[in-house]
Amino acid sequence: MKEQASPHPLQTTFQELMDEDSIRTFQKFFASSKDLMSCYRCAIMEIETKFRVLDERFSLTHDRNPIDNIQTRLKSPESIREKLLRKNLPLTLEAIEKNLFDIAGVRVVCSFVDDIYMLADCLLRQDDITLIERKDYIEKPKGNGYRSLHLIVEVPIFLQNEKKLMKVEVQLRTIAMEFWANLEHQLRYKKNLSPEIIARTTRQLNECAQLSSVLDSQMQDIRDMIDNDRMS
Ligand code: 0O2
Repeated sequence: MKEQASPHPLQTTFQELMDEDSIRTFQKFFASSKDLMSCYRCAIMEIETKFRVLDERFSLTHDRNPIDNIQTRLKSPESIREKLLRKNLPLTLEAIEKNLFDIAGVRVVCSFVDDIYMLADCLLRQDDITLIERKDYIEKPKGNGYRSLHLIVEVPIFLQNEKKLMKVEVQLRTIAMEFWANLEHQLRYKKNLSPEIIARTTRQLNECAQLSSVLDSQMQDIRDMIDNDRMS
C-alpha cells in the first residue's frame, strides 16, 4: 500500500506517452481529479479517526492498545491510470468512482490476530459505515502466503454544502503479517530473476508466511494465558 519513492508520476507518463495529445489529456484529467482526490483524503481522515477512537477507548478498559500503527495512502495518479488501463476502463472520474475501490487506503497494524476481528466488528457496527466487500486472507491466505483482512467500506464525508459517500479500502493485519508483506512486496518488484530463483524464493516466502502465522498464534496464546491469569 505504501507508495514507494519513485520518479514523479507525470515524468513516467511523459516518457511512456509520446504524442502530445495524450500528454495533454492526462494533464487535464489529473487537474480535474483534484476535487475527487480531496474527497478521498477526507474519507481517509474519517476512517483513521474512527480507528484512533477505538484504540483510545479500548486502552482505557483493557490497559493495552490493540493498534500498533496506522498507515494511510492515496493511490498515485500513475497507479490509477495503470489500473484503469488494466481493467479496460476509460480515464474518467466516473470510472474511478464506480470501479476503483482502493483509491483511499487505510492499513491498520494490530498487535494480535483477535484484535483484527474485534476492530473490524467495531467499525462495521457503526451506523454510518456500509460494508461493500470483505476478503479474509487470514482464514484463507493467498497462494503465496499473503495474510490480511481486507474490507471495502463506504463512509460519508460532510462538505460545505453536501454529503458524499466515499469508498475506502481498509487492510487489517498483525505486525507479523506486515513484516512478511513488506518484504514480499520489496522482493516482488525485483526484476530479471531466473525462473529457478523465482520458484525457490516463492517456496521460501511461503514457508516464511507459515512461520509468521505460527508466531501470531503463539503470541495470541501467551496473551490469552496472561489475560486469564489476571482475571482469576
Ligand atoms: P498497493 O500499492 O499496495 O495499493 P485489485 O485491487 O483489483 O487490483 P484484488 O486482488 O482484487 O486486486 O485486491 P486484493 O486482493 O484485495 O489486494 C489488493 C491489495 O492488497 C494490494 O494492493 C496490496 O496492498 C495487498 N496485497 C494483496 N496481495 C498481496 C500480496 O501477495 N503481497 C503483498 N505484499 N500485498 C498484497 P496493490 O494495488 O497491489 O498495491
